[in-house]
Amino acid sequence: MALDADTRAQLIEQVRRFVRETCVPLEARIAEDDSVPGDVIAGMRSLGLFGLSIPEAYGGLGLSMEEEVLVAFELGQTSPAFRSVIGTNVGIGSQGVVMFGTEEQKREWLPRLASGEVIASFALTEPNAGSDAASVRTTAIRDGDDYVVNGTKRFITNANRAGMFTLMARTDPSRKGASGISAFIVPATTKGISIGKPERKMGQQGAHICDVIFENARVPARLRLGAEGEGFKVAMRVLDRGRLHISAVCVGVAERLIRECVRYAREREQFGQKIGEFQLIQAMLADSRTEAYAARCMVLDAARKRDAGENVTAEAAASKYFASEMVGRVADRAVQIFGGAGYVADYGIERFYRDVRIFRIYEGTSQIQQLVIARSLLRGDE
Ligand code: COS
Repeated sequence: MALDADTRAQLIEQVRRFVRETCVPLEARIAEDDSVPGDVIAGMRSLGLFGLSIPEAYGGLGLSMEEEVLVAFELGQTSPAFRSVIGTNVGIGSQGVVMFGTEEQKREWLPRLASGEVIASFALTEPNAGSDAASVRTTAIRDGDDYVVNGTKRFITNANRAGMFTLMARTDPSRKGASGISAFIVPATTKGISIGKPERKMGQQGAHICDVIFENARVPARLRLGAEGEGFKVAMRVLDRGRLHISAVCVGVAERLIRECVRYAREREQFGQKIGEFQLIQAMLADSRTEAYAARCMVLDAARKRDAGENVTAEAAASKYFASEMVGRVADRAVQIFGGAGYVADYGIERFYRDVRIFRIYEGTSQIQQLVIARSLLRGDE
């Protein structure tokens, strides 16, 4: 449901203030500590950020996709690790329940996800099922009123904080590929689940990814999401939406970096003048601004189409492909404009350079987005 114009403007202004006043001053510290402080998370709760995309009937803000994207443009204006705290509740962890849950499942889980009391995680990727998501080997075998789950999930965002997993597992091992997969809500307290140590990563310190190991974990059949064998479609629908959200975060980071570059270009002097007066610096600023603007327009257009009920699989893939590659180029130019200072930790630019690298990989690599776009064209979807 769309907000009225005043409420929307107010929410965006509150998020903008929270980002600038609370998050930006803590960027270096959370990278150092590899942890987002509890009072920041409490601030996110009180703004309702965990429930941005959860319908009002279940305690969320019930934003439209366009509104969520506008908020994500703001959340992107700081270290992406902050957004990652709420990211799985807003996106891939919760949306399977929003889109495919029964009334009972929604009532049981969504209010707690919306308030941030429970953190949701999305458990699709495995050691041998990354881009080839349909090759998951984790099994969920029916046994009476339960399914018994065995297998290992890898690189699962927020797994160490999770209270529930949206799990994709193979309920029919005789079927290879997408058709044998089902989706489940799995409470993290289920016996037989263990969580690996957070991985050491290139960037986004403060955001955690871990293995999740299932050993004879019994999940009640009433927690299956959608019909048996429909789990891959659940995952793909969730990712279509998630890719739009990530695209918006890429735009936000790019806009922040452009602001930093403009500030630096106005104050840094070389050869007796501000470096912003050199046309070669101006060209880099102009390229970054042009590309960030293009990505902003793409994401908003795709979000509005989704709100209008259109299938936006190809648009979401195109937005994710363009926006994540774009922010990589913008971050690279930012390091170049800052020169030696761009390479030195104290200025924070190299941290963003490392942070944005994952955007071209998670929720589908650039190559997977190309494949999704091309397949849609060749199918004649337009
Ligand atoms: N929405 C709904 N259904 C979809 C869909 C979508 N966006 N994409 C595919 N499907 C359906 C197909 O219609 C097909 O159903 P039918 O057999 O009934 O026709 C089924 O799912 C299998 O689709 P497909 O044959 O295209 O599957 P592939 O194995 O070729 O894989 C890609 C498709 C590569 C697009 C998929 O594996 C993918 O997105 N991989 C990347 C995974 C990813 O993003 N991982 C990130 C980790 S999660 S943070």
